[in-house]
Amino acid sequence: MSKGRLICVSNRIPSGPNPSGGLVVALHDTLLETGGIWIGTSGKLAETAGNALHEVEGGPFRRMAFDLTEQEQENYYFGFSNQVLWPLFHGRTDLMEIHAEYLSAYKDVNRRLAKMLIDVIEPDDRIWVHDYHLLPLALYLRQAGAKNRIGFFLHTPFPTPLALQAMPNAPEVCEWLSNYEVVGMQAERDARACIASMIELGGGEELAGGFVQLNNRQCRIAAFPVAIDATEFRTLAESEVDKLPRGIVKPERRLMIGVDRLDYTKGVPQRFKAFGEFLERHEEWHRHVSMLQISPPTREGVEAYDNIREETELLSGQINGRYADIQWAPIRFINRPVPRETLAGLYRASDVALVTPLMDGMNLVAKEFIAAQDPADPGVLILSQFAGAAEQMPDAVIVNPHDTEQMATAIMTSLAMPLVDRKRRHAALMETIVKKDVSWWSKGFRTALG
Ligand code: ADQ
Repeated sequence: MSKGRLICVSNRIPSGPNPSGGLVVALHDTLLETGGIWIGTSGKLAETAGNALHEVEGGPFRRMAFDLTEQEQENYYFGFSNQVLWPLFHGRTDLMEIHAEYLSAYKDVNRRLAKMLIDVIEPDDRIWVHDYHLLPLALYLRQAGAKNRIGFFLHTPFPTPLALQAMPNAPEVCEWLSNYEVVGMQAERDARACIASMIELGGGEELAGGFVQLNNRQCRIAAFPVAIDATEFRTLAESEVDKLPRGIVKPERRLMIGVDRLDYTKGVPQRFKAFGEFLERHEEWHRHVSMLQISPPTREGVEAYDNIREETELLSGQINGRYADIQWAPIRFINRPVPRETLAGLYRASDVALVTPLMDGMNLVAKEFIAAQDPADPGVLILSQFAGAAEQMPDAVIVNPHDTEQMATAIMTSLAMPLVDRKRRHAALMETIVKKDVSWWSKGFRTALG
């Protein structure tokens, strides 16, 4: 690897004096070793758009930030990023809100950031750009004269060429990507879709080894599945499970858990319907199983998010209304965040996890649940075939989240699964997530970046 610093750029800088989370931990050492910097928006709003990054004091590594204006937040963040790109990249073209001012604000914020970055970067620095908010950043950095090696990692899925055409500027997206040396995707399916788009819509030429040539530039597109620190998470779960409040775990009742931001991509209503179907079919399980769904709100104020909240509340209310009695409510729906330590303990105390997104880049909850299990008596992971994690985790119980009957059967299979099968599946899954952990992910991408 070269001697330069690692410059990480993402929409938001990690917050607080002790930022946590797998991504931050994975990049922490490299940032410190290379004297690197994490750059992104501050989370605060400014009256006018500034033209310089400011230092953010107090963190374990150097951070620099800029403030969005209220209009930029509306059009670049809530608008183009979260009402065009997010639904499009998750197969929900019906939820896209296409407006010219969204796209122009998106480009303007990326251009403004590129200009501010130019004043900070040095020729040897490697730049690692994260996620869909910043797709055109390399193009604008090149236009401002940057010759650095620049990599991009997409945390979401990538659409097929057909779906990508729902965007007003699909060929432009290919041009944006061609300005990176490396484009990292979560899964092989996404890398294939991206290469196909670069060729079919961007007019690129496929070369050997996952390289695409476009506009006289060569860009490598490959899968780098994002991961967790499985060993650290296992230790956390072991120590936290005994600290859970009394009454959460009952000897006579099995616990199923779901943990997702309340996002329409996560398939929570479909999951509730499948649980309802299971209860309809299996009266013998009434009072002997309950589902804990933990879903903090996200992107509040965007209509599609308000709708998903209403739909989820309605469904859990209907199922509880139909089946609950004075001792038992089948679903507990918690609409707020839960501390990471408590989550770890809850995963370990659960018999089954339902990770059933309609579409997901990776899904770290699937990996956290497996890491948290007691290998001598592990729980069962029910995993959607549409989570990127399904490529790496074939020993989960794989389901189609649109198929209510199949999911109801999977719930029954998982609750009744013999110990020997649970142990075999868990051991295979654990081996993968320990071997391919967050350091493996970060090192793999940085090596490809050079
Ligand atoms: P997300 O869509 O946020 O991430 P996910 O991968 O599941 O989805 O990560 C969520 C993280 O938040 C997990 O670490 C989880 O423990 C935590 N979390 C979830 N609900 C919580 C709650 N109620 N309280 C506290 N913590 C909670 C995006 C992509 C994913 C991709 C990741 C990383 O959409 O596909 O896996 O980035 O690349």
